[in-house]
Amino acid sequence: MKAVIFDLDGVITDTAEYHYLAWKSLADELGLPFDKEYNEKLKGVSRMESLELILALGNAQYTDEQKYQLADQKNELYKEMIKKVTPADLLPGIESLLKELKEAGILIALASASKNAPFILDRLEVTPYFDHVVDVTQIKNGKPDPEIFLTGAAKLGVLPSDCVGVEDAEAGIESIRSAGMYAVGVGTPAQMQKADLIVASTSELTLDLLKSSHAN
Ligand code: B16
Ligand code: MG
Repeated sequence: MKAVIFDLDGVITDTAEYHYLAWKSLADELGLPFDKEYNEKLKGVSRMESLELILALGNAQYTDEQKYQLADQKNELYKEMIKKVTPADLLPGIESLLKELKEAGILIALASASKNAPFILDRLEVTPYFDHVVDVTQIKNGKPDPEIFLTGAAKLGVLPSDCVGVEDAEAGIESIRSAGMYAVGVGTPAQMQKADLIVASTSELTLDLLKSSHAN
């Protein structure tokens, strides 16, 4: 194992609640029956694809321009919310894992679908741990396509087979697997069926666990 490539939302921190609240506010305004259960479909999915999923709850038709305006409206609200993120919002065990990886000379990258990822890493005060943050604006195909994880490995200068990818979404696990990397899933066995290794919580993620699992 030469590198670990992390997803952000649901792995490093839990911004899903803020995404939910921001989308909920938009859905309420549009009179759409959006709830927490439906929100699960949006995890790991890009902003515009998330909007399409929400608009599918109603029958109204929107022009592309209107859709961009609605997505912007959600994002402005979301950006207000994430200003409140602090290092206390790191998920359990993540900071110690990042430290362990750094000390062991293992490279670290971020492969998040979020355009707000660099700002969130700064708010969490973990940016210095990352050798590379994939610029999602340059990625043509979202997860489950392997492009974002393959780009992370290429930017780090390592082979995909020497990488471990960590994800909390099914599409993310597929992306890691089809990139030819070892896939670690955070979640339940039902959600993470295709992962090579499943942990229930980020607190279980240690250097030893990743090294020994990847070697097998
Ligand atoms: P933004 P991840 C994803 O982050 C979120 O899970 C998903 O809900 C969100 O729509 C997407 O980022 C895009 O985020 O609107 O900030 O660009 O799980 O890939 O780290
Ligand atoms: Mg995620």
